[in-house]
Amino acid sequence: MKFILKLPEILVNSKEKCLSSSTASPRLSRCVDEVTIINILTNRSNEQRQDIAFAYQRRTKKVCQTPNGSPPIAAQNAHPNELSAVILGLLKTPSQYDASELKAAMKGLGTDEDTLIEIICSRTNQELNEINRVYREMYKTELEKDIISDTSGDFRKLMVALAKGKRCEDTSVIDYELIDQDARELYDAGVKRKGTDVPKWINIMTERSVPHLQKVFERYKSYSPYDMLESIKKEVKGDLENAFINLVQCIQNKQLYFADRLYDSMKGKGTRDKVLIRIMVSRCEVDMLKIKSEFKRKYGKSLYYFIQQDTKALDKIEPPCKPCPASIPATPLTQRSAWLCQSS
Ligand SMILES: [Ca+2]
Repeated sequence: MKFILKLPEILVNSKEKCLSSSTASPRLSRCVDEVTIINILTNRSNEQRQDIAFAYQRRTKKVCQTPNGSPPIAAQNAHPNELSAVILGLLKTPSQYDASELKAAMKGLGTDEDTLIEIICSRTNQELNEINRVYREMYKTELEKDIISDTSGDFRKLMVALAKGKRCEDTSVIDYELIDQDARELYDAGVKRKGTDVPKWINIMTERSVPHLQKVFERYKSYSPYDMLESIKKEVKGDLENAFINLVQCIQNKQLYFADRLYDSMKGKGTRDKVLIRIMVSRCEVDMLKIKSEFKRKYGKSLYYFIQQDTKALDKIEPPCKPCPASIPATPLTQRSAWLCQSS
């Protein structure tokens, strides 16, 4: 880094030192910051990133992140497009990030059901309780209220039940009788009868513990000619179908679920950046190592390889960071995503 010593001091090592570069010309500091910011943010824990954001704010009197979680204009301007989303995401606590993703999924006309489903189906009780608290704090309204006004029917019932975060967590006893009973009731309420008793499905799938349900879905096969996922596809449609499928996949193997979502976000032409970014940011400190190994096991190549291949196209269309007087190379998005992938 010696060659950029003329550039603003970039201090990274303690709480008080942060990624400030306030004295440089905006053009110059932008080029440097991009590399530095990513290096810093992807090599610190979320807690450390909160300290950095706080210290940055104190030094520069700038707000890294506005109180209501919306992207600050300064940060948006400095880091266009995808990079901006990654940086802003990394500067939030996990629950702030989830709350803001949920808010964005529901605000305005229409709803981004996929985002709603992914977050609500995959978070633990503890995470959901924290999301509810932070959501209230940030948006002065209840998450449940927003879900109710943005969804309808059985899909709404399922989302509201899950968002309460009331799933049983006592996994000390394996209750074989209850496993058998739940498996039979899931079958009776769906494949066995005409129509579907959706409330029964919702009760069992939102209240029982995850290890219990894993055994229920195994047991289910001894009653039904179709497994649970096939049964869902036969019984329900639309958002409700999608939500139940995501939920069952999360219960069966959450890391495989995220590996599949990542794969889907990259397969074919184009990248569904929002999904890619959200999963990388929100899981990077939770279970990214396991997600990576599930990914490799199922798809043969590493997640790192896929992201590099897939974000190549973006590098071509991304506006280059120039003119840069110090001729410091702008970092391609490929490399940035790869950093994020490696940093976990
Ligand atoms: Ca049926």
